[in-house]
Amino acid sequence: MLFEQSFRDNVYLIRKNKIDCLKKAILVTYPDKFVIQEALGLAEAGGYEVAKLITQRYLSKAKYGMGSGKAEELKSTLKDLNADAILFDEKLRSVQIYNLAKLTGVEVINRERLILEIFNKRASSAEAKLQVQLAELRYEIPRAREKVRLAKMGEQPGFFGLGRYDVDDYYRMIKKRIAIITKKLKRVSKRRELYRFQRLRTNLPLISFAGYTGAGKTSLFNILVNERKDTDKGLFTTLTTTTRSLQLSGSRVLVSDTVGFISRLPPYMIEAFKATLEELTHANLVLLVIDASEPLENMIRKYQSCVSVLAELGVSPLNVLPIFNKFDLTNMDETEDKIKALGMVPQDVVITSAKTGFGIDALKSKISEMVYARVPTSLTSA
Ligand SMILES: Nc1nc2c(ncn2[C@@H]2O[C@H](COP(=O)(O)OP(=O)(O)OP(=O)(O)O)[C@@H](O)[C@H]2O)c(=O)[nH]1
Ligand SMILES: [Mg+2]
Repeated sequence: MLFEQSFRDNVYLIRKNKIDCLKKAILVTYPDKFVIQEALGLAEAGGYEVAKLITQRYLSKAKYGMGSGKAEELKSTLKDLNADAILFDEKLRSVQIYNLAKLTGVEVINRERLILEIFNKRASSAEAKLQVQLAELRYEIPRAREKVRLAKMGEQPGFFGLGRYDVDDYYRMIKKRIAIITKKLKRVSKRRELYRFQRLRTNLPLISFAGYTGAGKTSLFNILVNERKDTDKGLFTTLTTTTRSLQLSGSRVLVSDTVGFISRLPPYMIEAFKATLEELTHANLVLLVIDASEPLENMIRKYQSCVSVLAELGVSPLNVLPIFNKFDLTNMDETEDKIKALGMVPQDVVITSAKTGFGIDALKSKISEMVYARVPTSLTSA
């Protein structure tokens, strides 16, 4: 009981620190424009002000992730800039985090931890909160033993009071909490299943939005179903699935908005959000939203991340309709070139602008055409 309370206190402290003030951080990432852009977006969404950017070709070196010389340099830069955190845009083992925190005296937040912090800030529904807690615990489990052992060698930022624990007790407590949360989430999943069953009985096909964070899923969802869900240029605005019904010419469908994807998303995070993402597995049609205004290189990388997450969720490519959104920021020639570069043909995609309303009618017709060409006739005669 004591352990659990203390664990909760630690998590609370970590959260409180992150929410209340904009922390000044140094961002360490790879020398690649796309990766830098995404890392800056994550830093901003996490509530950090990036005081300096350091790029390194290799971030998996044994002791500090980065080379020892560079780590020393980082230490003095942190002092000069009076920065209070290092954002390390790669996975790090506890021992690497510990070494870097010990050398520099500040907290080290790796990419996974940063994504978890963002999720934490954004989670508003009970389900999203549970999913985030589960992702946090799954992040913690392979590190638990090593972290406690390291903390016993001397407390460093980010290892808050863990030294008091017995290694096995801490590990067991995390396991226990995972079991409790998984059970609660199963209940939520069951409820969704029941809902799905009811939907089948009402014969309504399900259309689900998917795509990289920030592509415009919620903006399009809002237009289609007349909603006012939050949209924002920051990453991961949406964490909970919302479903509404939509009247198409002569027929009704259900439309869901879901959580966005990002590159290098660890599998355990997808696993934790499975209850939310399951909507995609069961959808009759997945609307894969792509930001048409982006440079081709970024678009390809984001598209590939989406395709691999969809594949992991077991979504058939035949059930995916690509949507090139933000057309108001580009033009037809460029968009068609990009469509071809992604290996698609213009007839098989829809071009939209959630801002101007361009292509929304075409989107509705395409949805009707695709859904009703596929759904067994027993479902179409509602
Ligand atoms: N110019 C322009 N901006 C758009 C368009 N669609 C969305 N946006 C903007 O893009 C940003 C992201 O839009 P959202 O709808 O929140 O994106 P999302 O895909 O739901 O993002 P997550 O919930 O984070 O996964 C917001 O600032 C929107 O106003 C569009 O067609 N044109
Ligand atoms: Mg959204």
